[in-house]
This record gives sequence, structure tokens and C-alpha cells, in this order.
Amino acid sequence: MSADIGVIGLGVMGSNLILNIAEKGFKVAVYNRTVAKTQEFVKAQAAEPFGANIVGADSLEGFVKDLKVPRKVLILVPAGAATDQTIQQLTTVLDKNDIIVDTGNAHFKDQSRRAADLESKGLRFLGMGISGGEEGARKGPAFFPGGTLSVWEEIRPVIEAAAAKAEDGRPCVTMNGSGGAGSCVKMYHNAGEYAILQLWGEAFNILSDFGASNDEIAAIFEEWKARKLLDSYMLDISIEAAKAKEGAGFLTDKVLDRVGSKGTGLWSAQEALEIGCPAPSLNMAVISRQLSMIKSERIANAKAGLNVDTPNTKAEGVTRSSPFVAKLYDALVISIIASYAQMFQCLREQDKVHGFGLNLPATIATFRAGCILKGYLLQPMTKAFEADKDLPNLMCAFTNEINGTGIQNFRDVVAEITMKSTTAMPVLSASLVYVNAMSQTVLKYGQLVSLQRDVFGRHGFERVDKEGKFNHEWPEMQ
Ligand code: NBP
Repeated sequence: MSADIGVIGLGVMGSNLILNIAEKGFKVAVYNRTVAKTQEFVKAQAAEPFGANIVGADSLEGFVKDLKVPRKVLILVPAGAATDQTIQQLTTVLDKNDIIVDTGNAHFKDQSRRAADLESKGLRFLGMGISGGEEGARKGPAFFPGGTLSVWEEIRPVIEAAAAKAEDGRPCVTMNGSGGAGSCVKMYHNAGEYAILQLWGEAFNILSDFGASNDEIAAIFEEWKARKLLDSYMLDISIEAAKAKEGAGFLTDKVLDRVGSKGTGLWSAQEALEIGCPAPSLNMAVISRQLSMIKSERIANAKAGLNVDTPNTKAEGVTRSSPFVAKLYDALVISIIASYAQMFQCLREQDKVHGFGLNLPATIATFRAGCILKGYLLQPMTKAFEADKDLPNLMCAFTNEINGTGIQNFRDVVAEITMKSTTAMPVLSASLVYVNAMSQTVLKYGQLVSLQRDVFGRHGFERVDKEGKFNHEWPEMQ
């Protein structure tokens, strides 16, 4: 059999993506490090109507022989060293013009390095993140390719067929731009995912600290889902997680409160700081996980007597009908919009610095189905950027939700939580900071800090009434 495409790696993502592609009528060659797994996998699919579309290989040499020329190989092994090792092995068996596609959660700068390295050897490379987890890989994920357009065109028919389809029938994949553009989009997709998952975690934490049971919290979340705006995959999984039981108790009570991460959130925050793109919600989502990870230090602090409870910190039992819950809904709506706003601003700024040639509305449209971010809000967000690609900030398209009652309710909620509980709400607070700061034409702290810098270091300051850099004559300081 001459296969249309090859897949290396039979883990969660690889095995499901192979079935998805084979089902669409393409022939797929498969290779895995543990050969027995390949044999088992191919045997297990033999009875499927598309089983004949899958061929297993016992060696990399056999795998490349099974592929049509120019060969197209998708790598689905763990990101980082395992991917580099697989690429290195492939370079010894592939021929000039063959194509390697890395689908791992890679840093976008690593993808540019890989592309340059492989091109110098006569091979072609595409970095293409995937989102949607196991179910997405099987039924249709969102893909985020980036690199050379002509390389994308060669794998496009297979990938578009395998991708999720949005409401309007468009596949959830677009060529995001040159170099590491696809992996950059996937990095910020994940950073947004960190922030919004954390916001749902904080909503759970707040409602629980305010006396609601897990069942009551799940019911509140269900009511919010029915209001449409927040209807999303991330809300669905939050409801499932809150409701899950083990024996008579809730599973959440049995789970250690340490949240792991694999790097994409941290890289996004680092790269945003590096280019001066403020993204407090995205950054704070990374810090939230770091705070969760240092459990032994938190325990030691409590043992050493650090206790921030005060006589006021006594939250009352909230229920679905409490006014506080209605206000918390608005706080969540605004925080989620603000998090997306930061994610899109970071992508725009990275695009300017790295010259990807990103088409933001087309990229956002690919988040509408298949991926972890999928949800109702993606549709109006896509439309907002389609209507005005120069929209200064996504929040400007949601002034009805943010201005007036919305922001007032958000502030009331933060004030009440701060007064009545010791609940940590890092991303909710950071989002309020972002909305406040981004809607002010004058930041008075900026005026004072500019002068402080001139007092001690003669760094100079700019003026509102004339162009240039100025110094003030400061009195002698002790
Ligand atoms: P898994 O960890 O489930 O699978 C790893 C597979 O890679 C195994 O079949 C393993 O073979 C194989 N492998 C090969 Br071939 N060479 C390897 C090597 N040198 N070191 C380690 N394993 C090797 O990964 P996954 O969750 O399917 O993820 C695959 C890629 O997809 C990752 O890059 C990840 O960033 C990305 N991704 C994952 C998700 C997700 O939800 N899981 C979502 C989006 C993107 P073996 O059988 O011999 O161990």
C-alpha cells in the first residue's frame, strides 16, 4: 500500500488521529517505538470498515517505504527531547523534499529552529499544534499549522478532512503564518485555556467557601450555561468535575490541590513579558498553578502561625438565588472576555515582532469547534474581528457586557470576597486589574513613578504638553 500520510506515535493522540484520518478515506502508515503496540493496534482495527486503510511498520525504514513520495510524516510523540530524537531518526531515512510535521506542544521558537535545520538538509517542516484531546483527535480536532505555505498545501486535504467543522461548515484549521506561527497560536490557545480553567476553578472555590455544596455549585454552573454566553466545553468539564463522586463523597475532596503544567502557559507568559504585552490574567494563571504546587510551604506557613482569618471572614451560605451569585456571573463573563482579549493582544504583538503574517479573525474562527476553547463566545469574537480587524481590544466589542452594571457587579463581588473570606482568586483579581487599567486614559501611578525614576536616576520623563524627554531640578535628598 502507498500511504497518503504517515503517523509516528501510538499514544492517546496518535492512535485516535490515525482512526480519524483513515475513516476519511486516506491511507495511513503507522510506526511506534514499541513495535508490539503497532501490531496490536493494526489487528484491532482490521474489522473496522476503514481498517484496510491502516498499515503498520516494524521499522522506520519499512515505514518510509509504505509512503507516497514526497513523504508526509506526522509526529505524535511527547514534545521536546522525544520529538527531536524522532526528527533526528527520520532525517536518516527520508529523502529530499519529504515533509515532517510536528504536532507537539512546542515552543514556537523551537519550531523555527527545527524548520531551518531541516531545510538545510533538503527536507521540509511544518509545526502544527493540535487541540481537542483524545475525543478531538478521534472525532475532529482543531489544528494550528505554521511554516511554509507550499508545505501546508501538500498536507491540507488530509488535515482539513480530519479537522472539526464549525457551525458554518468551515474546517477548524487555517495556515496561521510563517515560521513558528502555528505553535505560537497553540501556545496562546493554551495560555487562554489555563486562565479560563483557573477562572472556573476560582468560581468553584468562591462558591464552596461561601457555603454552597458541590451539587449546588454544579446547578449554578448549569444555570449559567443555559444563559448561553458562557456555554462552553470548559464549563461542561467544570460541571462534570464538580459533580463527580467517589462513594458517598465528592471526588474534589479526595484530590490533592497541586496543578501540574507542561510549559505552554509559562512560555506564553515569558514571551508576553519579553515583548511588553501586558497579560495579567494569563500570567496569573501560571502563578496560580505555581502557588498550588508549593503545598509543603503553605502547610509550613500555617503551622508557623500565619493565619489571615479575621472576625469578618465569615462567608454566608449562598444558593442559586443569592444576589451574590448573579453578580459572580457578571464577574466571570467579564474575566473570560478579558482573558481572551489578552490572548488575542499577545498574538497580535507576537505577530508584529516575528512577522508571522497572522490573519487573526481566520485563526480565531478555528477555535470555534474541536478544541478545548470551543464555546458560544467564539462566534461573536470571530465576528467582532471580521467586522473590524483593527479593533483596539476585544473588550471594545463587548461594552454591553462590561460597562455599567457588569463592571459594578464585578467590583461588588471582588469586594465581598475580599471582605468575607480568605479565598484566593488570582485570575479574577488580575482580570479586574486589566479591565480597569485598559479603560483608563491616564494612569496616575505612571505619572508618579516616572518622576520617582527621575529623582533617583535622572531617567527623564515625557510630558503631556510638549514632545521630548525632560528632567526636573530636584532638591538635594538625604
Ligand atoms: P503519549 O505520551 O500518550 O504517547 C507517546 C507515544 O509516543 C507512545 O506511543 C510512544 O511509544 C511514542 N514514542 C515514540 Br514513537 N518515540 C518516543 C520517544 N523517543 N519517547 C517517548 N515516546 C515515544 O502522548 P500523547 O498524549 O498522544 O501526545 C502526543 C503529542 O501530542 C505530544 O507532543 C503532545 O504535546 C501533543 N498533544 C497532546 C494532547 C493531549 O491531550 N494528550 C493535546 C494536544 C497535543 P511507546 O509505545 O514505545 O511508549
